Amino acid sequence: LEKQKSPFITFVLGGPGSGKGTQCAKIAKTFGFMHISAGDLLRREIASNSKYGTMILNTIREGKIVPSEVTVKLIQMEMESSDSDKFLIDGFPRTEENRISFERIVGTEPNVVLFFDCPEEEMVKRVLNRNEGRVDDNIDTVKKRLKVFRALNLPVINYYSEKGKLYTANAVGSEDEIFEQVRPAFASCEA
Ligand code: UP5
Ligand code: MG
Repeated sequence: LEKQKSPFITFVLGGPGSGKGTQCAKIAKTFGFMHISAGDLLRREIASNSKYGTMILNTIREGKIVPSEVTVKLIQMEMESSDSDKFLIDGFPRTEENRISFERIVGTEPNVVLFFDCPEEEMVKRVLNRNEGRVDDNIDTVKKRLKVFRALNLPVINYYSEKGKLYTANAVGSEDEIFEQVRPAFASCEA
């Protein structure tokens, strides 16, 4: 059978280290969403030596944005191979071009967009403390990631704000405190 109902899609945005992945895990568990991290999909491509692996590695190392067609295809394949009809798309779209490309290829807009608003010095501290061996968790790349976030991702956040789809959470505080700010965005998804 074809999937009948159109899926519920949430985009989760915020700068590097703002807590997107941490909060997505809680949202997925509480509200039954499938968590799709765009960054994790790209890192998986690097690890599996796919034809785009080297290009993706070099792009991530520079804190730049992987071409939309590559990222959107990976997200689309995850969505299509899943039985879920509730998706949390973490760390995407990073640019207006990403956003337009997703709308064109997947053919739909998000229902909700979450934004984790975090001071830059806090983001830098968290990323440098993480210690999971990510090639982009060093001070030089973090500075580049912040610059790209400001220049390219803030316009996407503003776009959804103007559309009335944006939920902004203050990303400083305990994980539970932040989650309480996130909860109202999913009032319509209460299981
Ligand atoms: N932490 C979490 N919550 C905390 C709290 N409330 N208080 C204190 N500490 C907290 O958290 C970061 C760290 O902070 C962790 O150690 C956590 O325990 C702690 P995390 O939840 O991992 O934050 P997150 O926002 O997910 O940080 P991440 O580094 O993953 O964000 P980025 O947006 O930088 O990384 P992503 O993986 O999305 O992208 C990486 C790169 O891939 C990009 O720079 C880009 O080059 C590329 N990319 C694309 O090109 N296109 C895409 O569409 C996506 C990515
Ligand atoms: Mg993350």
